[in-house]
Amino acid sequence: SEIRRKLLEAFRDAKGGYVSGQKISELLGCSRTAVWKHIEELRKEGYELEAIRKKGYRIVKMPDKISDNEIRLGLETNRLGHDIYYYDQVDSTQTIAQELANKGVKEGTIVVADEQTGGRGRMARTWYSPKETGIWMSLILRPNIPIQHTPQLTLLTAVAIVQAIEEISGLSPVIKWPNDILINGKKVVGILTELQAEADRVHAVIIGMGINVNQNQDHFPDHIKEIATSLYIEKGKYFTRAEIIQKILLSFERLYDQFLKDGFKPIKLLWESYAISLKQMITARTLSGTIRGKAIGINDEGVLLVQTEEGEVKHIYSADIEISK
Ligand code: BTX
Repeated sequence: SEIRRKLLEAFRDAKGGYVSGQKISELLGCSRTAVWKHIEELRKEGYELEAIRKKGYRIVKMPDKISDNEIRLGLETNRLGHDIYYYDQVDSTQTIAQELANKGVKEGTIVVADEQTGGRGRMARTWYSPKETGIWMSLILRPNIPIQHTPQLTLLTAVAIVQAIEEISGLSPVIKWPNDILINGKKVVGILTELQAEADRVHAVIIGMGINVNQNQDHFPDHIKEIATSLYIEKGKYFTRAEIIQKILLSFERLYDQFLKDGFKPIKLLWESYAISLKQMITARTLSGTIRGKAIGINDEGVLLVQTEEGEVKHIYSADIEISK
């Protein structure tokens, strides 16, 4: 309703602070008693509110569900995210998405879970995916592109997520080639791109996105506390995960349509505008060995170029990157 919208806007404008009962009654044009009733309605919807005499009301926690309805309501995409598979707990959304892709589900299908017990990172690493605090999502794509172009989709995904986070939070995340998104030097997002292909035909690309949203420091186990962060930690406020998912899908769809039409070039420009670790000394650990040198950029294919001390330029398709101090 109009009243509910005004009320929520007032809280949104207060950015997590208090809004006085007086102010609310003026905004809504209703009595103080009626204000209390509207507040109670929000509570019933799952909002956690705090009321303090002389200060007013404050939203402590938004209802934060990511099941089908919440994602669908307010989704502005033309095709991505229209088929939603939601689970409260899974081993890994990637595994489920792989199975669905095999069964032939259509492009744009997403798998989301409130918790992963076996979240996967790259190279058999684990992705810590605690309950109801983050976005653990897999997106199924069926692009008609050569297999060697699929890593470009990882870079595209990073751009889509950075744009969504910027828009929603005002934070300015940066991308570390190829798949890390950092805020203040700590990892807030991980991306895992998996492929189903045969000979030179791509059947499906499954893009896993892990986004730390509402965790506080205590939610992270000791070994990743030092390297991980969340939007909540960086911004000091809780976010609604469904809204972030909607924004990611929307910016993803725009970039993806452009990519299918014009190739990687336009995405490359955007990617470079968000990236760090270029023009710096780095150590790249690949499956076939370690390369040290200066990162000089990515080429038009999205491959990282590193110039060694001997002056040789190496092409790096996949690696872990450490920036030398
Ligand atoms: P990665 O191999 O680049 O990063 C994994 C490393 O990141 C871990 O070894 C650990 O050091 C650190 N790490 C683990 N969990 C977290 C976390 N929550 N926040 C920050 N750092 C962490 C990145 O792999 C790719 C991750 C993709 C995750 C998504 S979630 C949905 C989908 N399903 C699934 O199983 N994986 C993907």
